Order: sequence, then structure tokens, then C-alpha cells
Amino acid sequence: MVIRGGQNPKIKQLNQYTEDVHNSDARITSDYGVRNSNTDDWLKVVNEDKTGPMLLEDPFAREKIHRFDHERIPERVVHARGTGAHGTFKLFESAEDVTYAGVLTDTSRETPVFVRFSTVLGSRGSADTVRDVRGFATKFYTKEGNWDIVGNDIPVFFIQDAMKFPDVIHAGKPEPHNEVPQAQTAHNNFWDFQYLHSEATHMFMWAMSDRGIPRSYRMMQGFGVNTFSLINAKGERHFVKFIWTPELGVHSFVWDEALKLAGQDPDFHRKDLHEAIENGAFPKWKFGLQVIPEDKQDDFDFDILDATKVWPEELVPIRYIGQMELNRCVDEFFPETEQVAFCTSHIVPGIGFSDDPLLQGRNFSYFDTQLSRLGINWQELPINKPVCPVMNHHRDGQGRHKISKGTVNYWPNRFEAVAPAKPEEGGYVDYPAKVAGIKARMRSKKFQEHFNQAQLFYNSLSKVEKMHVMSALSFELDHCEDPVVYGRLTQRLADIDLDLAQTIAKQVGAPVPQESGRPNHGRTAKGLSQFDYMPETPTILSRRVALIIADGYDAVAYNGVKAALSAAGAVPFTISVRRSPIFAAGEDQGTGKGQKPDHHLEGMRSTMFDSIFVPGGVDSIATLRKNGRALHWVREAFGHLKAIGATGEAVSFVKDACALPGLSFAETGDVVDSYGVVTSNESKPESFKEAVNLVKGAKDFV
Ligand code: HDD
Repeated sequence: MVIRGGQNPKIKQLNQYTEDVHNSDARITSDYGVRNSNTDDWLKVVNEDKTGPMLLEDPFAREKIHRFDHERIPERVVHARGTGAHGTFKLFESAEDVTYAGVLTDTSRETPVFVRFSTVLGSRGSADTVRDVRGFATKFYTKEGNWDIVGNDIPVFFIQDAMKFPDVIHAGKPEPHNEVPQAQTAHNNFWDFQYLHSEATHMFMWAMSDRGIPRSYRMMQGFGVNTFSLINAKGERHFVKFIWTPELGVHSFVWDEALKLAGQDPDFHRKDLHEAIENGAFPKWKFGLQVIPEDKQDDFDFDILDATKVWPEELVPIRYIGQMELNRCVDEFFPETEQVAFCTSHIVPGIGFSDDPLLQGRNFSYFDTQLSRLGINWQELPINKPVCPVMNHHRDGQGRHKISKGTVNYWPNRFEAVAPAKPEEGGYVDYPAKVAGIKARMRSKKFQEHFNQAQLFYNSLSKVEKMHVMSALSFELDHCEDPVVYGRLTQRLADIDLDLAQTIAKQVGAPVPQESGRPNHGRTAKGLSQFDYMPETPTILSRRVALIIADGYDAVAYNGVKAALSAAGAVPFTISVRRSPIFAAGEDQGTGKGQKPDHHLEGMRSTMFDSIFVPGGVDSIATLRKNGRALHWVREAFGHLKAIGATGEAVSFVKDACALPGLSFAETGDVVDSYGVVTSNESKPESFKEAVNLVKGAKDFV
């Protein structure tokens, strides 16, 4: 059953523009409303049995082709590949001590939201699971107007000044001479730029960590990155950073999975979000603030307006005050997800900007880019339209929808029609910040320090996360052919950690640094490692588990595990050698109904599942043993550190498939947990519970 969640004011508004193609007795018409009797043959001159020339006069044919010719709009210059969903935001604690924004103070409100997740570098048709930063852009349709938090899944940025943005993006996008590579940072120009801009060091470490390959959009944090400000009713200003933390915890792929999925299922993340929402497993995020009072802004050894720095949680704790739930997929991708347009400059009363030089430039850039993507009236498009009244004296422009009745289109006018709002009527009031200084192209002193937090991040990772950073860097630099690029970058790593630099240098064939560029300060901070964001209660909710069977499978084990998984909120899939019915041990193939698998072994791969379970059954296992793809499924899942369950005859099958010397599984019939593998020689109910618990164990999903 398809669950259509979220009947909020935005959805009601969108419904006015929505037509149901399936439940309609309408007939095809031209765009000017005339019923069309033939959509397949262009009007032609026909002479007896021969067709002559086609006639340009045919309005139906011309309209159809014209419409098609103009279907594409420019894709986003960055973040072109993405997917979106509707939802709601609810406050559980008012932040009225720091802001008077209704959306952050009124706990009785449910604010409609639209979120678009994206990769950054790839074009619109690129794969979802590439190594990249992920966009996390949220539009709140508040009663006081639209508020956009245009964030990423990484809390810092590559550059400090917006003027560098075209350079960092050009360097990351495909190279100009051959338009290669697609959606990859693994190339000379990207790493050349990273070396030449030491301010990028902190962010590239995050991008090389597991954060660069999230398991799901539903399992990543979101950060507003830039410093904004909040103003309270007393007129006091605080600086603020916005944070989203997922209820499901922060989880990633291992690189091999991500690489394979990019080919096996390029839409993996898109489908994951869609399936979860359609199945009613609505993803949720806690919404947090980090707040610094105005008079404390200089108390840190970093500049709080520098977007290449985090505000360590020990210094500025996160205060969680709300929750967002995504509960409704879009009805049509283009008018909603493609036409949604975010602007960092969209703020509501009680929220303000800061002098963060990246934010200031972004405030110019987003509005500007929407003009070339969507035209000047882009805010009238249904998905972008606020749910509160919009009224002003702007007029005309391409694609204007609204008809404003009246004789004046300027202010002031003799009728006093459409006047500015007074503060007590909710008019936006700018915070009267004092500004003084000289005009100069420079950055303040604290902006010059670029390595402390790169070290802090690296030091704070667990051992396994550090290993992942090392393999990511050696993969990336292996793809750079220019020795200048990988040699220099390896030297740069010595500014973070000598051991890291030496390991990478050996791996990629660069001169091995003998000294640290600067000694590692050895400090750590919480909230940087993904392990700090395990779900409060381990959960298997919405995880995909493959049950692999063949004819003669043990129905008790199969049904028991399937039921236990479903009861725990996981999504079991039956996979077999074919998609036509499979018969259990003892089931008569002539009279039995059999079990129709969801997929066959060649149609899917282990990479598309979080866990696999193989029930026993003499004949079933004999078949699977002879099937190379079945062996590969188990072996690959084991290599990707996934929880694997097996019962009865499947125990030795799993053991042989994993075929690792020194690895011993229990043969005694008892449940064991060895390298994430749970087996039982009997199909006992305890083993099913144990298998489900193991899958729940969050450690297996890191
Ligand atoms: Fe940006 C899109 C996030 C810096 C210019 N950006 C875009 C999107 C996200 C971000 C999530 C996709 C929005 C969507 O789904 O439609 N960008 C960031 C973050 C940044 C950042 C977190 C650093 C804090 N961006 C940044 C700078 C500039 C831009 C410094 C320009 C000076 N970004 C753009 C853009 C895009 C964009 C070119 C392309 C499509 C769009 O705006 O709507 O204007």
C-alpha cells in the first residue's frame, strides 16, 4: 500500500496544481485546449497509397515537437544530481531566549518542509553513490515566508571566500580538455587545487572519510555550514550554526560497495529514500542549534565566521530543539524536485546573516543562478511558492502567473495600496550591526590558520575510520597521473599527521616525507567521528535483508527469520536462482504454491542489501553450492562486513563461501557471533532472534 503522508498546508496548495493522470476521463487536447484525435501521424499529403510531404500547418504535430525540444532546462551548475521529498518540522522546545522567529519559538506549529538531497560534482544523470559531499537543502514554508537552510552533510567548506567558488568547482568538475572524469574528485585538477589552497585541507579530510560515501540520505547529518545569526525579542544577537542529526544514526558504505553500486544501481540513494517513504518508514532528523552570544564571538582560537572551521561541541554544545520528518514523495520529479530553488538569502524575521564571507557571496549567487535555470518568476512556481500571502509591486517578466488587479504598481501611491509592513505587523527588521573599516581584499588573521582542525578531525576518528581515510586518499591519488600533484599533496598530509603522510606516500609512489610539516597537536573532539552518532537504540528499521533460497529450502527457518525481520521493521527480500516459484523441502512441486522470490541472483547483487540470511535445506544448499553467483553473494557480503545469518546445512556453505583461513564458525549447533556471522546448525527460534539482533548491532553498519 502506498502511504501518502503529510497533508500539510503546502501539500494542499500543491494539490491545486496537481492533476491525476490515472483517475481522469479527460481526452488529449492541445495546450490551447482543442481535443486531439491523432497523436501519431503528422498531417501529410497522401496520394493513393503513397505518402507525400508533411504539412507545416499541422498545429498538433508542431506543438508536440516544440514542447519536446524545450523540455530541458539548464541543470544546476553544482548539485545537479539529487532527489527530494516533502515533510514537516516540529519544535519540541522553544528557542525564544535567542530568537523571535515563529518557526523556532511556536511549539504548537507544524511547518511544512521540502528537502532536496544531492551530490555536488556529478551531472544530472550521474550515479548516486560516488565519493562526494552531499547537499542537504531544506525549505521551510513558514507562516512568515520561506526559510531555506542550504546545507551539506559535512560541516565545513573547501574555501573561505565566495569569490573562490568558481575555481574550486571548476577544479572538481570534469577537466576542460576531455570532460573526464564524471562525478569524481579522483583527478589531477581537484587535488592540484586542494594543495594550492591549504584552507581546503580540513574539508578534504572530511570528504575522504566515510562521510563522503553515505549509506543513505536518511543516515547522514546535515549542516548549515555558514554562520547565521538569531535575534530575540529583546533585540539581542547570537551567532548560530544549524545541525540535522538523523534518528537512524550516521552510516556509510565501504568504498568497494559504493564503487560497485555506482554501476549496479546508479539510483540507489534516490530509490532508498523513495522506498522508505512509500513504505511508511519516514526518516527523521533532530534539529539542533549551536549558539554563541555576540559578546563571545572573539573568545575562540578560530574565527567563528570562517566556514572551514567547526565549532567543537565541547566549546559550543548542540542544543536540539526540533524534529523533521519526511513523509511524502513528490508526485512528479521535474515540477517539484528539479524546479525547487533554494537561496541562502531566504530568511525570516528573527533570523539574520553574519559577515561570514562565504555566506555573503552565496546570498548573491543562489538568486542569480535561479534566473538562468528558471527565469525571473521562479518564486511563483508551485514548489517555490510560500504558503503565506505574497504581495508587492514587482511586475511582469517571463512566465508571470499572477494577475494583480488595480491601477498602481508602485509605492507610495495615492491609494496607500499594498504598503510596507510595520515591525509589529511582522515586517522584517535588520539587526543594526555596527560596521566600520577600510575597503580591502583580505581576510582576518584567524582565517590564516588552516591545519589545527584538520588534525582535530583526523585525531578524533576511530581506527577503522582512519584506515578508510587512508585508503580513500590512496585511491584518489592513484588516479592522479601528475607526480607534481600527488607528490605535493602527500607533503601536505604531513601537515596533518606524519604517519598518514608516510603511508600514503608509499602507497602512491610519492617521495616519503620524513618530518611533519607541523607536529600533530594530539587533541580530539566529540561529534566528529561517525561513531558518536549511533542511534540511541540500535535499529534494523528499513534495512534491506536478502534471504537466499533454492528448491528444497528449510521453510521453518525461512519463515521464522522473515517474520522476525518484518516484525523488527526490516524489509526482507527473497532471492533465488529464478523468479518463478521456489518450493520448500517436502513441498509437492505439482500441487504446492511455492514461494515467488522478489528477485533472482543475477538480477541483484549483495551490495544492494544490508544483510543476508541463508536458511538450510539439503537440496537448496546443494543447488546454491554449485551456483557461482550465490557463492559470490555470500563472499562479497562478508567482505563488506555485513551481518550474515545461516542455519542448518547453510552453515558450512557460508563458511566455505567466506573461505578465510583462520576463521572458525561454530559447528556445534549453537549460535555464534564470529566476524558478524551468526549460524545455527538447527533452525531454532533463538537463532532467528539472534540474527535480527546482530543486524541491529549498529557496529555492523559502519
Ligand atoms: Fe552552493 C547549490 C550547498 C557554497 C553556489 N549549494 C547548492 C545546493 C546545496 C549547496 C545543498 C543544492 C541546492 C538544491 O538542492 O537545489 N553551497 C552549499 C554549501 C556551501 C555552498 C553548504 C558552503 C557553505 N554555493 C556555495 C558558494 C557558492 C554556491 C560559495 C557561490 C558563490 N550552490 C551555488 C549555486 C547553486 C548551489 C551555483 C547551484 C544550483 C543552485 O545554487 O540553486 O548557486
